[in-house]
Amino acid sequence: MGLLEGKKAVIFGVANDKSIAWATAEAFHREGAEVALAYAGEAVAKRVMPLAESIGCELVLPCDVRSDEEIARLFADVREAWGGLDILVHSVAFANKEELKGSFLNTTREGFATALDISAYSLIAMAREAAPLMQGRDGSVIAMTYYGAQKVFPNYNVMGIAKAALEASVRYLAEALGPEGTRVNAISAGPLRTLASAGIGGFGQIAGHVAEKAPLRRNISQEEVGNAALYLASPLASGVTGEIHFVDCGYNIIGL
Ligand code: NAD
Ligand code: 0WE
Repeated sequence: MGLLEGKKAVIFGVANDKSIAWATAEAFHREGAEVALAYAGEAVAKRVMPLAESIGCELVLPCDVRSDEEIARLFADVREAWGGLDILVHSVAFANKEELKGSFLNTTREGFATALDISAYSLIAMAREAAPLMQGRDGSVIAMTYYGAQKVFPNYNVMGIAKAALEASVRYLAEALGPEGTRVNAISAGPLRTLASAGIGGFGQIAGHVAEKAPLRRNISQEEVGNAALYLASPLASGVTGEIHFVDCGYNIIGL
């Protein structure tokens, strides 16, 4: 029997087959979960539909996480289809491209608001709508973060601040939802080639540095993040909440 047999999961953030969210969906499906996918924008829709079909996913719903109304509608649809929810995965981030290069001092008020809104506040909005559906079901909420929340990385800039807010939100949400039996954790993934990192200048250099310095002397794979999410979603992690769990080949433990 699968680790997630009979569980229902909503996953935000599949853009294509390289997305961390997709590796998570595949791991959950493999272990018996029923998966719903929330995607952003019609351009993404045509890439997500065939992926959804390949794991027998019937709920594929549009949701721009900047909108409270769209988030509320999504969870209303989930309630109608399933009546409850066990697992929520947040794998969404966005900052304007201009904010991810040059000096952090040039961060604009608008760029800050956008990055924090889409990449951090959205977790709180999702958790609020999902909470009544997850109540009393040993639920698990999982967000995706990066080490740039805790240390300075060139060009990560305002995304680092957004991820710091996301990580703190994980702790506050863990406390707020704990009494209902819902756990909240984040995975801090090492650098991965996805749509979100494709446009990043110097990404190859970052990945090369990690492969040289990390204890395991290599980079992680999407599948490794999917499997860590599977553990956090499953009863194996029943005593784990409020954690930032690194899946980075050990890179973060190195001082010099
Ligand atoms: P990705 O581009 O596949 O996923 C990012 C997703 O965010 C996309 O599906 C995109 O549609 C979605 N998104 C952006 N704006 C949105 C909005 N307004 N409403 C709804 N969805 C929106 O890239 P990924 O690398 O799989 O990123 C997933 C998560 O993993 C992000 O939180 C990212 O910060 C995090 N992460 C990525 C890496 C990496 O190196 N790729 C490392 C650590 C953490
Ligand atoms: O969280 C991320 C990236 C998130 C992201 C990516 C983009 C690219 C396209 C957010 N917004 C946008 N906006 C766009 O227009 N990562 C962890 C991957 C990443 O991004 C970096 C990195 C790494 C690693 C940016 C600078 C330096 C390193």
